[in-house]
Amino acid sequence: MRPDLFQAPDYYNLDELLTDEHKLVRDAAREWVKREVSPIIEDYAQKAEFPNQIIKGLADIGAFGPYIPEEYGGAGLDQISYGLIMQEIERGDSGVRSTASVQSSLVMYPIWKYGNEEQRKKYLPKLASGEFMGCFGLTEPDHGSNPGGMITNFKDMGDHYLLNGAKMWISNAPFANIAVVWAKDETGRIHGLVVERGMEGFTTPETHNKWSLRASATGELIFDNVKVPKENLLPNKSGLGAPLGCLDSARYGIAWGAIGAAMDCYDTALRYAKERIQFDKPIAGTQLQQKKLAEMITEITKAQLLTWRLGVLRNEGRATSAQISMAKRNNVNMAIEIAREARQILGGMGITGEYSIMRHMMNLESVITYEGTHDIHLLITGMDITGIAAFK
Ligand code: TGC
Ligand code: FAD
Repeated sequence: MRPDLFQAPDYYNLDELLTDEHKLVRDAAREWVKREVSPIIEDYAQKAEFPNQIIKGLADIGAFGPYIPEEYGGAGLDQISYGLIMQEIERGDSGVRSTASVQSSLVMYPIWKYGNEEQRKKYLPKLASGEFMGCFGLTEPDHGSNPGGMITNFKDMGDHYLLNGAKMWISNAPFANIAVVWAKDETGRIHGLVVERGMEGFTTPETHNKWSLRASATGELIFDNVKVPKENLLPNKSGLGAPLGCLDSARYGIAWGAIGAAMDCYDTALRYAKERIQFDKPIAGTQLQQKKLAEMITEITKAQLLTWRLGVLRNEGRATSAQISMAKRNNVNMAIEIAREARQILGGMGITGEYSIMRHMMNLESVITYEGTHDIHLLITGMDITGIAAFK
């Protein structure tokens, strides 16, 4: 892969909306991605391996629990800093951002929000430092968009719970030390349980042959009469709203992350178009390629503004789930469209691993599906504005 020459587009001077702390956090993440991710990521994606050696660096830039209070090992940052870290990581690779999203919003967040003090103290500092990695089990083979239909369940056996069922498409599963698993009790109510690697009957087979998110490890979670200690149940929230609350936080991070992938594709295509000569002039001087590039920067700028405003609302505790859905849907779609156009600007070179664009494009096929598909987020907006749920 070529040297990382990334220069971040900021067409509307949005840097002026950021605090010094935001810029410091963002620039540290940007530099780290340039130094530690860009030089190796293509190779790991080609090999379909997660680069374990970057875990410590992710922890050091605050990517594990950016907004979790410092007393639990988190970085204690605001929502815009959290978003900017996700943007920079996904500029490098969506799979690396996935690992950070899952750790922060799908594992640390529920332990912080729905766990008790002993659980927070036991798990959060280790997750923040990367000593422990976590995964989040919601999706099942027969329940993806409709997680409320899940069949994974646990029975109260007096001194422990007995957990049975299976989860599928679980990011980080193959190497996670712990899993936050969503399962129904005997009354059908959904609860979160912390399942630890090594518990008898708990296995995590890896999912192979992915054409997307190849540098992220994906697997299943299988529970065959797993005895889960009672103290591993997250006591402070139950019902489908509990896992969906975690998704709000992760989807918000993805809305920022997708901008990172789009910026990288745009920046690469712009540089290439200015250098690539055909018919005795740079292809950047042709109207067709300018149309592509001009539309890209327009869409990136709109997405940046949408997401910045959402961050302000999140900081004030006013962002709704439906507003988050709109940003996740818009920005991921924006990024995938830009990746496809950017790929064309590079012609044949665009399909090679010399450039990041094809990897981003393939990664974004997962990003547009996980954390709620493109369709589901549209239906969430539809429900919000009409008051009528069209899912069922
Ligand atoms: P519905 O009846 O609408 O709601 C059930 C309860 O949940 C509450 N709720 C929410 N709470 C917090 N945040 C949200 N976003 C919420 N959305 C709904 C709701 O108020 C209700 O509460 P209560 O107290 O009245 O019971 O539920 P439904 O069954 O009709 O489903 C609604 C729907 C389709 C929107 C929801 O199921 C959904 O979002 N489906 C998509 C599933 C999904 O996103 N799965 C993601 C799995 S994790 C993942 O993909 C990780 S990828 C990680 C990575 O690598 O980055
Ligand atoms: P389905 O729900 O079967 O949907 C198939 C199609 O039908 C989609 O186009 C969908 O939009 C459409 N559809 C569904 N319902 C409706 C409706 N009511 N109206 C109109 N259209 C509809 N899950 C986790 O729990 N944890 C993870 O860490 C995790 N990581 C993932 C990593 C990867 C790489 C991938 C690909 C997925 C991951 N997922 C994870 C699962 C992901 O959240 C689901 O794939 C996603 O929610 C969609 O579920 P599904 O694949 O079963 O598709």
